[in-house]
Amino acid sequence: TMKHATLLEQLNIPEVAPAYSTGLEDAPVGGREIREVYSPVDGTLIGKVEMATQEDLEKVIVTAEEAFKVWRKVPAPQRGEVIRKIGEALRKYKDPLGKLVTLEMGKIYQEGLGEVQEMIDICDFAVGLSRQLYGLTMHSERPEHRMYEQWHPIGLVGIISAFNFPVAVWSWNAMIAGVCGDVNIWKPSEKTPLTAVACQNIVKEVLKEEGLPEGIFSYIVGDATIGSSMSHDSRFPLISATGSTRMGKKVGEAVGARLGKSLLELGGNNAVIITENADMEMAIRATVFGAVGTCGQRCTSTRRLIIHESRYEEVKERLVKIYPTLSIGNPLEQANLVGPLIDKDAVVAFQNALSKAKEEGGNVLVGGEVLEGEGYETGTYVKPALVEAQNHFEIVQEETFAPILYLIKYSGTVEDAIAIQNNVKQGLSSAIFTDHMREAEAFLSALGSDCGIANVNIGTSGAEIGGAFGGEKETGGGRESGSDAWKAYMRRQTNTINYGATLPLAQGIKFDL
Ligand code: UN1
Repeated sequence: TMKHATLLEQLNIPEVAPAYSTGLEDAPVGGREIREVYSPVDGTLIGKVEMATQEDLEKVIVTAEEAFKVWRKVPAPQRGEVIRKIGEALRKYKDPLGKLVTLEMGKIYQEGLGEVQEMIDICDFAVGLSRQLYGLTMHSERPEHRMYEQWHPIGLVGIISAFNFPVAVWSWNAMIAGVCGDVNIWKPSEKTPLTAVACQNIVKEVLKEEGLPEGIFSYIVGDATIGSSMSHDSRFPLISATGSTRMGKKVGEAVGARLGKSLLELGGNNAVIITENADMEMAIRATVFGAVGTCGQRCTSTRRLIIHESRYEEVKERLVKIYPTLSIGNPLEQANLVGPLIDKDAVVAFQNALSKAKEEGGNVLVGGEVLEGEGYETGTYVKPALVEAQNHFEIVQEETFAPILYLIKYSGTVEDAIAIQNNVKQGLSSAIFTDHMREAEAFLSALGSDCGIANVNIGTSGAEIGGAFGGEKETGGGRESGSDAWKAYMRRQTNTINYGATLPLAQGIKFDL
């Protein structure tokens, strides 16, 4: 622990972090199972956290329900003002929080900072939104009637987040839910609990200053049983979950069985199409960032590269040249572009995927090795891999959360490339590189990409917060972050008001007593 004591101190994280916090009150520490958190960067013990029990969860839920009674009465623009202050606090803590993200999750420091910036951005967005939670006004078919809709807070939102964006994805949910008047309970990934503790401490500072009650923002650190209890509990009208499709199906089933709402942001199998008319310089840069950035552990990471046969050899040659030059190592060091995988299980999954690709007839061009020696003692650093493959391979159909890029050749027209791109179970992000207007528009049309995100001359990852984020098919259908994604966090009410002295019925029905 001692190695990172200063950083933890800066973020007010105690030696053993509490199993939960309701915003002002933290869980008393002692008596629970303790989880030690080791860094994938250098294997050092970063800190410790207690694991919550079912009784803890009960306490947090009851406190949140009480808080909702207060928070929903606060006018939305005033809730926005609280979120504005959280955004200010995040600016103050950007460096240490970004560094802890790097230390706990392993993404390079630039991306750690980018992740905190994403949180700051969503706070700004939420502040503006707090004055724009618009409903529509309709014209009633009945005389002297008025009809409109309004959006009310939905209540308690459960946020289940993944290790790869340990803080940004929470903020997309919590800050939007916050201005909507909801209270939330966050269950961070067990792999990255300390960044959650850090975020809670930052929020706590603001809540204290504002004199707000506890229970508006809470976290609870637990294993899958806590997530499962949340999913089954009808006191959560909404569960927002980010992670694997396997996890999402469980959450979706449990929430669906009680007819609750779920917002699912699950696996992707994102492709970049490079057509005959691509600007090669841009296409290559975007592809490499998409495939090896965050060591291939974004849900938006580029996993498939669908290349027109006329450009195939050129693309292959360029990538084969670039990959061995990628600096892999300690993500806190500026020179490195690729950090470690989250843990050794992820390394095993990476290697298994490569063996499977070979068995199915794939050709590993470069990469796949686990790095050894000085600086790589953790066994979590790998060389990103390039594999020539076919779209129908079983392994290509799967999301492997690691830096593997499958090169797939297409012949024919852009429609052929789109067909390959869409021929997977997932539907998160997609991109095309072309300077040809017809190709670009075909890709974006109703007959084009079937993904929630479709980009032209931009890679698959690195979306801005202003748009709605999420995808179709096994990606789960949820939309988070910008645009009108806020609507998922509110309940819509249609109101019809009769200001006349008669009672006409809709559809012209006569019902005379
Ligand atoms: C994720 O990997 O779960 O678009 C989120 C991106 C980031 C968010 C990724 N802004 O790559």
